[in-house]
Amino acid sequence: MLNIIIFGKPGSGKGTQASLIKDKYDLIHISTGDVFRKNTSLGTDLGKEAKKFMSKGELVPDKITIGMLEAEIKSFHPCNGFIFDGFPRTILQAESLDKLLTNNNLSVDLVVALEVDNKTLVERLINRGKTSGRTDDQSEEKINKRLEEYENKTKPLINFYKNQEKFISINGFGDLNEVTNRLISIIDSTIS
Ligand code: B4P
Repeated sequence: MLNIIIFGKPGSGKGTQASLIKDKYDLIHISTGDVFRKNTSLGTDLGKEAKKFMSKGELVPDKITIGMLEAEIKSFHPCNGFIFDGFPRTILQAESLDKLLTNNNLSVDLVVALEVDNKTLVERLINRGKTSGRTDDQSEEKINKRLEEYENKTKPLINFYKNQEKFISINGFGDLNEVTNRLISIIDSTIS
């Protein structure tokens, strides 16, 4: 099994790249953002709760997110592995993921971060907001709040995974295919 985390700031291309490579490695793509958005559009209790935080650019509380992620993993297991996009985003989420995988004799194999400067991120998200209808993409203020959440809660994961010798960062700026090729070359060198 191969378990990969695609890591990065909001708008760095985690979802875009995970969708492009999942079939190549026959992995199940789990995007916590997509699961929250699906629940929001279905009007479930989970979706209503998540919307309160997402619409303000804040992270959804760990208890809700971890429970949801565990249910997602169980619903797809057994499989060839997972590509996690947007999870984990806090140390508690990372510890919970480690525990869950260890209990199934599995582990995170690789964490790849997509590095993109903040100016480009804001441009990408404002641009996506014109067509996505996503409330969290609608203003620079909300996008800045998401970047602040990343700095305070998500960035500490870099050292968490560096300590496990699983963290690699690549340039996430440039043509989509260029970024995909950089990602594939890192994954291939890890699994070979
Ligand atoms: P997510 O859905 O994870 O989304 P994201 O951070 O906005 O974007 P991503 O990095 O996937 O960028 P994308 O490929 O779409 O999170 C949304 C919210 O959900 C969070 O703020 C939080 O509230 C909640 N949430 C999710 N997971 C959570 C968790 N674990 N814990 C707590 N809360 C959680 O790309 C962005 C744009 O850039 C797109 O328009 C794309 O087309 C464009 N783009 C991508 N790559 C490009 C490139 N190379 N060049 C030009 N444009 C590019």
